[in-house]
Amino acid sequence: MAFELSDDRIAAENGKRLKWLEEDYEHLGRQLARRGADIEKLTERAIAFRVAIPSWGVGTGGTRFARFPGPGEPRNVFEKIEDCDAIFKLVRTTPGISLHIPWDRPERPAELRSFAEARGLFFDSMNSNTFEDQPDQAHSYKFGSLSHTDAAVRRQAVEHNLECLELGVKLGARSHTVWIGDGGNFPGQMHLRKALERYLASMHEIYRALPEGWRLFIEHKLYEPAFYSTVINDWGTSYYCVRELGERAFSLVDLGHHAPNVNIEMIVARLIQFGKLAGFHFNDSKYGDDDLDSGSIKPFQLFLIFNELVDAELSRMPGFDPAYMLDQSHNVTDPVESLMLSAAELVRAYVQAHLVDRKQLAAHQESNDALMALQTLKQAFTTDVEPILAMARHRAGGAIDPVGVYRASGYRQRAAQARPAAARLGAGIV
Ligand code: RM4
Ligand code: MN
Ligand code: MN
Repeated sequence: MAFELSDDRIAAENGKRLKWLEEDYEHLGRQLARRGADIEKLTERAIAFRVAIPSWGVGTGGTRFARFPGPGEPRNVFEKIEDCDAIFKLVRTTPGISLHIPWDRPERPAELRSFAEARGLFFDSMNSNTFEDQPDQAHSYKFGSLSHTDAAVRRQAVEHNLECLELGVKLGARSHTVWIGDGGNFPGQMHLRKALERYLASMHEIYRALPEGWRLFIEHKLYEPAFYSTVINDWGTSYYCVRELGERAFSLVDLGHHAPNVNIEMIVARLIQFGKLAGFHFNDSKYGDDDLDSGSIKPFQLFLIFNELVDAELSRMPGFDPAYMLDQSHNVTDPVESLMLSAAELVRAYVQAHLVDRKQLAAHQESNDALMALQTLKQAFTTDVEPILAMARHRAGGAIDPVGVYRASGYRQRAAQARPAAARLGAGIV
């Protein structure tokens, strides 16, 4: 690879910024010490934070109206991994990659696995796709997949998921995520109860084939592509299904899959309490499943979600082991830049949530002091923890300023030369 980002380059760039960072870090450390918080402990937590990158996220996304490809887009799964490698080198929190099958079906899984492992990367969750038709497939998913009225379509969809599990084992993955687009566009189109029964029967087959040590994640979404009724429409339905399926099935929360104003942090708290939180697909949105960059629209909501997660972590809730992944569609930005900044937004919310004075909060809750309870959260949320994030990246070998280093390296321009547009394939969520 001609356009690799070297450790030397990152170190040289950090050298230009280190003095000021140390100054800011020291100042913040003193400020936090006054509040009884140890900056070094927070930095350690920031270094340990992990979030997976979706293979489809490094390609330019699009809407149902158009897609505007950017220069140097990855043309195959190996090039996608090169981009994941660049992200990982700069931010150091993203060694996991989530693959979407068949978008990134590897012909030789062993080769792909060693390609990733040579870069310190690994395969996280597998993701099936029965929401669109592939050119060579026998039956169409136009009217559904795992919940289709026709047993032959359901069988095909189940088989596809089984193939994902087989591939995942070869790649070293440990979980499988199922999101289906099944639903109806018109009242009366589908029998609501029967559709869910058929879905569950199909999912039981997938669950039974789950490899040793794996977890099965299911993702709910209120609408789109179905515009009237969706089979797995909300967390309640998802929770019912994972309970029916068994102890290795969990409900995954994609932040974009709820109606506007839904209290997502409460959903998170409930799933934690019931021992069924799979983890997250992080993104942000203003209207629907916009798949905008994490923290770009509702950073306070993101913080409140992490507040629940950190509360569960600190109270050592049994079975609490959430898997984090970014699931975004980068339509107008360079996906590498968006993913780096989004990963940082998650670490920010995580560190801020660790800054919450939980003793004080509990006391305000006990005495019903609503105003001071909110102030306790706000004090953490309004603390600028950027020096902690930058120091964590630096200490882990990443960049103090990931986007600055990335732009200065000319990575995208060199990728554009190495990956000529003519041979480019479609990539990203359309
Ligand atoms: C869906 C859902 C899935 C993702 C697809 C591309 O809305 O979020 O997780 O795989 O989009
Ligand atoms: Mn998702
Ligand atoms: Mn989505």
